[in-house]
Amino acid sequence: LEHCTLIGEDNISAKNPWFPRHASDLDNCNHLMTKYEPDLDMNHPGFADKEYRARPDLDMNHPGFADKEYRARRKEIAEIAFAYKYGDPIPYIQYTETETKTWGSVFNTVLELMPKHACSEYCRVFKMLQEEDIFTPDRIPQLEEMSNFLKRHTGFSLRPAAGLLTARDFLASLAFRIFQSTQYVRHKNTPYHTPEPDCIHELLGHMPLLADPSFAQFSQEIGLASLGASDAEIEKLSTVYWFTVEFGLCKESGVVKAYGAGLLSAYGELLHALSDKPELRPFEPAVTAVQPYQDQEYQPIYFVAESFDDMKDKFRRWVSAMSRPFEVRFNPHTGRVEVLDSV
Ligand code: TIH
Ligand code: FE2
Repeated sequence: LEHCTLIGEDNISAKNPWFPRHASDLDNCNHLMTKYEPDLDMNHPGFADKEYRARPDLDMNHPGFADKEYRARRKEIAEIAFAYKYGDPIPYIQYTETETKTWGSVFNTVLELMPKHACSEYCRVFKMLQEEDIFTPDRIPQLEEMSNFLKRHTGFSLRPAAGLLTARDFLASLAFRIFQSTQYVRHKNTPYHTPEPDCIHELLGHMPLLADPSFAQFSQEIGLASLGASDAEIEKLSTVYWFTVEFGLCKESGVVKAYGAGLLSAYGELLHALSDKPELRPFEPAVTAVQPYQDQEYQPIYFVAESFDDMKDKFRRWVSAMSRPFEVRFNPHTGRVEVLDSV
């Protein structure tokens, strides 16, 4: 880095593309992937509600079959995310009894499986969250209190997201130790596995490890690697993210444990992942990054890391071979990402 020169922010070019340089720029990085909008996706569990379907007076093809109440609730919570600006406190959500019940069911399954199947870092933070009364079965934690908890442990914080974001926008926020989190709750008919992120997944799946220093560092490094990357590289980085942060397994004294958030928030898939059904392969970034995946059903393949340190080492070596004609570094004093000319 000694021979590098800082590139300014005013002359945006192919060599110096636009990407967020400060957390406030994330106000422009909240583009949604549209495929999971329950309004648009017929396969979404909230789209058709059984109680409506059972009513003979309604036309089967009429949109009235859909769970209007759920869709209205999603819209209400999405508006909060769309209106959110950097620096705002995260708005409080008054969760309904139904939503809280869904949280409680998932929470209790995690409690039951965690001692045997979750990695030790997850268990350690989970306990702290219980001691602080942030994690209890009868109340959904607010994003604001969770954000404050993370800030105290790793400097991570949260901002509300309206749904599944594009990989580029989502990964960019990690560069600033910001996690864009959904705030709505999954449909009550599918408590133990849902194909899209919801706040139960974010809270139970992601938050414990974002409060772990080593894992927080790994998350930020994925984010930094994504800034100004090509579309093909974003695809690879989000695939690595998928098979690590979302669905990763790791070894602990020879025993395979789960650390991926999509496993820890979904009872059904956690048991599946640790059964003899799926194929387990060693985590190897160059291989993992090109493994096709889907998000509708349980994964048929998982990647196993030797340890967080080993995973970070391998990831760093792989990333350093990426083609960006510049380097980036996060300056913690200013909260800005600095871009360095490296050619
Ligand atoms: N399948 C997870 C769950 O049910 O909690 C949610 C998701 C994780 C990753 C993508 S969707
Ligand atoms: Fe997730």
